[in-house]
Amino acid sequence: MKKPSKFNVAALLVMVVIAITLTACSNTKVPVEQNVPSKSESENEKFSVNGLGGGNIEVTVEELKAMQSVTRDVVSVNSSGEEKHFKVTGVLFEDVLKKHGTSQKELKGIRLIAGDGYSIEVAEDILKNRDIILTYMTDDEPLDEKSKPVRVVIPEERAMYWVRNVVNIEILESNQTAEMTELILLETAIAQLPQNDYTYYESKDKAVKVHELINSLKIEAEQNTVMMKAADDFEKNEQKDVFLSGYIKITGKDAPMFLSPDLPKGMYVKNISWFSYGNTAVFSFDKGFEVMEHKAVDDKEGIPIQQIFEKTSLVDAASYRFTATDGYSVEVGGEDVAKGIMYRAKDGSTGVCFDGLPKNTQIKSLLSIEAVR
Ligand SMILES: Nc1nc2c(c(=O)[nH]1)N[C@H]1C(S)=C(S)[C@@H](COP(=O)(O)O)O[C@H]1N2
Ligand SMILES: [Mo]
Repeated sequence: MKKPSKFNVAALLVMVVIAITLTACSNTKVPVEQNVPSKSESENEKFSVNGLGGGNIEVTVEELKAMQSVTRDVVSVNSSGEEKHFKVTGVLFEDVLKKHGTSQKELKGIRLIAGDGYSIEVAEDILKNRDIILTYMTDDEPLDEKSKPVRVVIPEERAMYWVRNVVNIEILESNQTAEMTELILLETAIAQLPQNDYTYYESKDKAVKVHELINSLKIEAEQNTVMMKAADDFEKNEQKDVFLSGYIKITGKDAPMFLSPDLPKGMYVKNISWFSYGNTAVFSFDKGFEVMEHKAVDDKEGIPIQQIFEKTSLVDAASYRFTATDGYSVEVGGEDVAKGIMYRAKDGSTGVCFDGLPKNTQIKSLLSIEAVR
């Protein structure tokens, strides 16, 4: 090995000196004032409430502190069942609403929106039955930086509703439940789409882009909200734009799963059994087959179609049009639906067949079922 020459040692010394100087310089650049919270900073602690009687209002933490406060011992439970106990102090959202001539019980829904991109809709039944606390203190201490200006706490509801860093509360005009008039098979639809590699913890999975899926189906939604229903009946509304910006992971753990590298993990939805988009229900046969009752027709085992219709609240109709990916379609009377099952065909595609109906009602690569009126 070559010995370091005198030149090299000198060069190294020079570099070390430069490095120390640079570090020192950058240290001295930190302004001392930054450590002391200025008055304007605490005055800037505020959030807005949008859609109150058409107008938007601003609420400052100073204002909240001047109102009647509530203090509660609460238990937060996250999706893994982990419990945390603490004490919170704040103001009831109901009291803020009262000041503006309305009540929580009058509202159809609200969306809590955080500064870090997290958001969640709070449905009407929670608004009717629970206290919503706009907290500004935890265990007698001011909130930590990532929770300011307020953290919403809804005792008795899961921690996913306990939104930190609330910057906006949007009053929703309606609960936007649309009628389902069409059903699309998720697995059939994604078979025709480009699949992306998606790294989820230690596993390399496949995912499709939601907007590519929706575009390929040529479906529209007037509503600003989509609904995702998980296999355990957990239901989550998401804003259409947020939904369209994400992915559906179609392989590996907890698939089908809504997620995105750009969204907080608390917004992911695991094990989706179906989701609504406008008047269309997109149904996962695989997830349904895992959790729903089975029935056999001839040598095939599948899910009773009637059950799928009930699960997705597909409208009652005189007949239904079943269409395959190649355009082949058959209309089946509403009274015959109870004879049908949906099954995994030998070619790997999703199919339907009906007990006692002619062979032409047996369809492979089924893409959609439309209510015909
Ligand atoms: N602003 C913000 N609030 C949030 C979240 C988030 O990502 N951002 N995650 C939610 C979820 S999903 C849970 S389970 C809890 C986690 O609370 P913890 O950090 O006290 O465990 O905060 C909720 N509030
Ligand atoms: Mo969570």
